[in-house]
Amino acid sequence: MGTALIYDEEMTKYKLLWVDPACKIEVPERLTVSYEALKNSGLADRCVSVPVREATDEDILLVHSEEYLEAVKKTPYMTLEDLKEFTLQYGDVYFHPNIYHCAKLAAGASLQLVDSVMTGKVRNGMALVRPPGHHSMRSAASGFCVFNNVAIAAQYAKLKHGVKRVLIVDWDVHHGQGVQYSFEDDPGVLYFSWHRYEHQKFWPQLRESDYDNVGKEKGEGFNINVPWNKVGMKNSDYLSVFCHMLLPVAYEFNPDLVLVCAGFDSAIGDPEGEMCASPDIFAHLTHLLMNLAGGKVCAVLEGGYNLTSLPQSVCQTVHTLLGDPAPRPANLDGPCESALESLHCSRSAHRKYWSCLKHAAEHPSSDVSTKRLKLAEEEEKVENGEEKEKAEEEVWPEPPKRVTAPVRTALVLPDGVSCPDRCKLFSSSKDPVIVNKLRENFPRDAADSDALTTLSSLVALVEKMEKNEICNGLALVQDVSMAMTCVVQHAAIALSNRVLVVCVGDVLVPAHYKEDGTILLVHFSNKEEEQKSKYHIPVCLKKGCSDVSGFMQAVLGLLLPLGYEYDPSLVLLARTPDSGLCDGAWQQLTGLLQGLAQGHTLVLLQEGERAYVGPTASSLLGEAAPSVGKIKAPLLEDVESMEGLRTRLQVDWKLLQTTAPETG
Ligand code: Q9C
Ligand code: ZN
Repeated sequence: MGTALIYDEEMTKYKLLWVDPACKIEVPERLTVSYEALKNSGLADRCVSVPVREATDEDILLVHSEEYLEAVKKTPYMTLEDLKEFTLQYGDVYFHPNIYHCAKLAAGASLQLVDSVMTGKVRNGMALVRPPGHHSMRSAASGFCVFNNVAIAAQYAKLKHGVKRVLIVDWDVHHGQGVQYSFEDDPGVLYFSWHRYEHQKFWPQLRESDYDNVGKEKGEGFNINVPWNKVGMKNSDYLSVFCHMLLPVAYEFNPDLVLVCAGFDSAIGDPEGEMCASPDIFAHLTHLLMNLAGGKVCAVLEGGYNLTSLPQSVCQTVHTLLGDPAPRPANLDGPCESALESLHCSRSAHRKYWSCLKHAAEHPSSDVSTKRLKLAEEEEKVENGEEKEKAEEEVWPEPPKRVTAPVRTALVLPDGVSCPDRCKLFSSSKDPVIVNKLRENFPRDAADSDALTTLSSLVALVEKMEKNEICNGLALVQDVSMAMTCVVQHAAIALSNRVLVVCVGDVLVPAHYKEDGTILLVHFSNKEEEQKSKYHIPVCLKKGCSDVSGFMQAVLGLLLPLGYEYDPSLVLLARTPDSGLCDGAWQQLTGLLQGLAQGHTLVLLQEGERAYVGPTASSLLGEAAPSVGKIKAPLLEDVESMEGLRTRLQVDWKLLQTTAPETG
């Protein structure tokens, strides 16, 4: 199952015809440079090219009023003077004789994308469109947007494909107020947006873009705003909000379809956003959404005005949609204080709607007077502020080429266990150097020739992963604990790299294991265990991993942020038969962890767990994990113990923070 790419040159055929500083950044080249970059990198050829179509009146009326549609319909026949005047009734937008045609194509492209994904023609996809959509409202154009492409697509998916729950993730740097207004009272559409806000001083300067706008009536709790009150937000700030706000709620919501308002003005260099996230962060944002809704992710271009950063970000997104492992994220030094403040406020505002946030700290100072004070403080700073350099002049390294390993998934299996499709059976001729080393380290087990063969294969496999000849692997072994010890020793000591070890169930933690940071061990079980250091983290769940909601909460709120901050070069994932973890949650775990270490994951399963080979291999191949279904509230005890663990660890692991220092 492939990735759709929808693009038509026709959408480059309108532009600003007069002088307007607010609109001069919205240029046709935005689309041409993005598409060229996809072609030059070979990504476009790997996608399924789907033609655009014009949205019909009926489609457009799903979101917009008849009066507005009729008014826009007249614009192709207007004179320049008429167009200017027509434009004046709206904010930060321009009209052109061909924009109505393009707006129909932009909305139609989004619908073609939804059709392709919902009918199973492709797994996911991206539509490169102009004009963008998320600012346009029922009866108004706004912020370069004419028709609300994504809002129309969401309504269409519900109506034409019977989709019950749609998640809209708006990672554009502006607030998509048009999307918010469209679904404010609709519990079937969960809208998430982060946006430059600066205490309401940044366009569109709406009170209702703040964190306390949570939706209304039946839709209460289904609108999530994370306002950025400072510029310069970085990768850590974005990942932190994904791990601690969006993802837990998204998994609880359990969408049937994910739409992304994919604006790239939230990346470094953008003159509008003035943020500092690197283009490769979009690989991770995309990856983290790809195990929701069975992988049905439709990304539709919104903003993005730096003609260097925009195509880089678009390529990162499409690369990931195609299933290529994400690059290791750089500079994850923890979220800034202002981001934590925003996160804290949003989590607090949503506590009463989502059981995953029930334990979130209340925000003590979210009343109006405090906000006024902050507003005044900011104003002062602006007045005293010296001239800062332009965002467009910012320089950053080009994201490194994403080289795909020739083998995606290699399997080490005992005789008689068949190898799943698209995987490669791995058998190493016993390397005498490896064998000797194993004999030294494991004299007892080395007596067993089968065990020795398996262990030497594992070591050889890890070496091939290090060289990127193999992306990931899976082994059925006699003794998970032993195999784990062996691989850890080899990988961490011989190759002196960081290894993230994730254990599910009762695995014996190697006694002689060093606490020097070469290994980070996260162990999920139902046994109370002492936390020995910042590198040895037992996560105890009352009912073990059989409680899916508790387990997913721990994965999203503890394991992912730890993993991202640790930035391993290898992930070792081990599971024992007694773990109690269901298929779905296991596949989610396996899928999500591939965002780390460039996808270099080695999974160890006990020999008896043959039934798990297929599902595990499918996750390692990059197929979307099935949804874990409607998850209920986790056990209060577990929530409390996890929160205790998170609080203790946040001193050492900054990505675990969920509150700003002075208020938390
Ligand atoms: N400094 C989208 O990104 N304000 N629209 C421009 C110029 C309007 C952005 C002010 C920004 C609209 C889709
Ligand atoms: Zn934008």
